[in-house]
Amino acid sequence: MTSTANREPSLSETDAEIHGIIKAEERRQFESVRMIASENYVSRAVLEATASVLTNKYSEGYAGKRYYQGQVNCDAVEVLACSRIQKLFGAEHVNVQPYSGSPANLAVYLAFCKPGDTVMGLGLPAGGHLTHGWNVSITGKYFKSVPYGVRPDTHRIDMDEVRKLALEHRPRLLFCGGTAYARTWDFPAFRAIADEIGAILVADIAHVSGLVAAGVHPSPVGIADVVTSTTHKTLRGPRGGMILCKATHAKDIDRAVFPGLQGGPHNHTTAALAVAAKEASTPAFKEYAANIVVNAKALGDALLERGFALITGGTDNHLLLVDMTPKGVAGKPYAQALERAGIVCNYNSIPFDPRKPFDPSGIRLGTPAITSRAMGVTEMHAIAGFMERVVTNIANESELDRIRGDVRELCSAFPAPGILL
Ligand code: DSN
Repeated sequence: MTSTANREPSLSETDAEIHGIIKAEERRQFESVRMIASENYVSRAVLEATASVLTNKYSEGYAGKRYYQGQVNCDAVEVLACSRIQKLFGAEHVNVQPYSGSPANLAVYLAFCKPGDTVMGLGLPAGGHLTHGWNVSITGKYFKSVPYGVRPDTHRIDMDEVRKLALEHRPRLLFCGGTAYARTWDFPAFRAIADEIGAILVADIAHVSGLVAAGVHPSPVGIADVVTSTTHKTLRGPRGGMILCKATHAKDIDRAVFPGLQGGPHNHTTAALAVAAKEASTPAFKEYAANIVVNAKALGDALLERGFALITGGTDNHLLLVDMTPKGVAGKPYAQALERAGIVCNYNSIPFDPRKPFDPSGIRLGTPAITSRAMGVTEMHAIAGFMERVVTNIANESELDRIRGDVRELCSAFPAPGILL
């Protein structure tokens, strides 16, 4: 094959600045304990597909019905991605074109609602997502949003409140799923409420989709009318989104994604998702997903032993929400000190937080990325120890730097998928 590619200068030759930043980011990801609950490390294979020439191609439409010629390979990619995801989740219909989770959710509004319709979802301060109708999002501005919350005593979803609000406000869409909720979602209970009022039940499983695929969290597929997800969290795929739905909703969902909301799909992302779906169908992935939860529980227990306070008292999934109030420090300065020590998480509101969202009481931790490095229970105890050292030395920069050295040493023993330093 004749190609100009081997005569072309590499990224490091054409753009040393961006190349240098990417290399620095590789090092940061390798040397840090990454515990942002929505992040992960994709495999080298997923990275390769993401960086492929499929990025060069426009494919508006769906396989076999495109608005541009030259689709032989992109059709094959999308068909494969859909069939792998369909099989992995047991879904009747799959759309892999949403650019991410927020566009996937917007497509659901477009498919089923008119502006001004009522929608219900877990409120953002209680652990919900912006696009489930929160007031600063388009979904809270163009629709009438009635958020539900968690119980003040247990911080678990208040299903009595969900039912009461649903009967009173009769939403068109009822969302379940969230971004900072550490407990199992009771999809059948939401189904029963949706049935009472004739609502479309939407399960947003962005955070737990890898756990669902592996059977480690119950699946809403076959229960919810529509299931939305990102593809890059516990599922360990590329940045992207997808919608799974019952066959009866397939046309509405497909029309809402394209031409309703988006133009051409990102074919390189679709290919990488197909690769991730293949990986997620293996016994090794099932073990990985189970270990994410084992690690989250172990980290939670180790933090409790050290006097940290966990919202809901623990976790059933990949994440922990920690109330820093008993430690006498707010979430933001603690997250900043942790980062200085090489541990990366995000500060987060806790339910009924008396503090502001930009300076809240809590932090959110997740174990998907560190579990991808094959860290286990022993390392969770070590990490909890580092976290305790940070909280007791929050203003002691030299001690934070010493912890950073220890964190770096821990990380050096655990290869990071996709990163070759
Ligand atoms: N930003 C994602 C998260 O961190 O949970 C949700 O969209």
